[in-house]
Amino acid sequence: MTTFTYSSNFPETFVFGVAAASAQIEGAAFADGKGESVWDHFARIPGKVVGGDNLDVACDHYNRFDEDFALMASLGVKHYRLSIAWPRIYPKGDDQLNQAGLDFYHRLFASMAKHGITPWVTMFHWDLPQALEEKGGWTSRATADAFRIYADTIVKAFSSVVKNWITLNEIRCFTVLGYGTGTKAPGRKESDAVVNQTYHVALLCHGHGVAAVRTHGGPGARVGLTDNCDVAVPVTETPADIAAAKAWFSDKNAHILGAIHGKGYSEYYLQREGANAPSWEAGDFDLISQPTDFLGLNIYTATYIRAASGEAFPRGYEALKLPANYPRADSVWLNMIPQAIYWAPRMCQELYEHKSIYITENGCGYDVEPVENGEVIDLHRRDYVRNHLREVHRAISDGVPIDGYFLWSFIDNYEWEDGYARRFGIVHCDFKTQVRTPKLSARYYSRVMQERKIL
Ligand code: GBH
Repeated sequence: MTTFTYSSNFPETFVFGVAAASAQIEGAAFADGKGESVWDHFARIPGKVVGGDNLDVACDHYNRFDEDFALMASLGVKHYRLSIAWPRIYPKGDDQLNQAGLDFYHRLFASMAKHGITPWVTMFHWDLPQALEEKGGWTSRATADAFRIYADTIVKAFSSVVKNWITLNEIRCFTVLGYGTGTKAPGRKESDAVVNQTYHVALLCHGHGVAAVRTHGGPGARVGLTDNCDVAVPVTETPADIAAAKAWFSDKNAHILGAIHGKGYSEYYLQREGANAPSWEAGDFDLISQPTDFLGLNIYTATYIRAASGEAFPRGYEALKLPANYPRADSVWLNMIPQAIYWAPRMCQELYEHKSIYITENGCGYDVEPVENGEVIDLHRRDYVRNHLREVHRAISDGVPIDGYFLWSFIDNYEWEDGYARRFGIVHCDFKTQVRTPKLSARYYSRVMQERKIL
């Protein structure tokens, strides 16, 4: 008899979890004093979101969180990454506190505790109070001042129950896609100079978030940023392609990862942006580059890079365009490149000397996932998760300090401009009846979390 001996155990302390975000699942968009967010506003502009879908009800998690945590617990989920909705706490983004908003999250954290689930809390996952947008939003330093008040308040309020804090989710999404291409809220199409300034204001918020945790977090509190860095994968794992990929990674991520780990913007970045480079004030980088406890990375896909020379490639690398028939999920940007989750953490370790990295999101979305005989057979998602976990395991074996993995997402939810049609959950949500059905991928991941190895 042959014994199955493939050994892929994860370290004892490795964190397996699932992730979601306030705006995408809570619904109750105007309940109990919540203010309008930029997404509540944007979703009502005709033509902006597929199907004209809005966030008013979503998964109705606001009213169903206790059942949802019971379901998580039944699947063996012990860590859940969620976000707090800023406009529930400060409906107008000023200093007028909405106590009902804090009360909601107190109830939610109590329910999580009851079900044995540890919270990992993102302070900001894109639901900016619309009132702040109307005063300039991410172009204005006043937004960072408002964020400081908000961050101080939530860290103080929840310091006894929340020990893992993430300042912001994916700076480049709510800045460049919200203010450059305009595909995400608030849908503005501004110049590169304006977009670069929005990065800087977001970095100030990150700094205020770190400071809030240092001041009010209490014993054992930890904090980091979640970034969606541009990921480079060497076409061939040779020293030349690896070096080229690393150079591309460093160039592409200079304005965010470079900035939080340095004492200012790099020469390269400032030169590249020239007159469009952001402006800053004395002391900004003391705030922005405070040491953090971990780095969060949302990894979905990558760009293939190879070494190249000659006039067309002054930086020594070439980024390859993918062929039209390259395998991908239903989101056009979500190309299947599992090595992404190996190389991004490894490059962060090598370039910025990170000692602790969490994959704060990884997952894939599809439009057609029918419930048939009480099941959703999403073998495509099982494969995606397994292929990525194998690369996480390879990274850990090579000494890359990846300490956890959060699957995006626990449940199908509001996929921003793609509305409810694009499903990322391991649990199916019927948006008409609010019935939840764990997919095959949920059963699979449940077993992986339980046995703590790749199955
Ligand atoms: C994450 O972003 C988000 O954090 C999460 O809320 C979301 O639901 C999830 O992933 C799935 O999308 O405009 O063609 O250039 C994912 C990372 C990177 C996806 C930027 C969209 C832009 C594509 N995002 N990307 S494009």
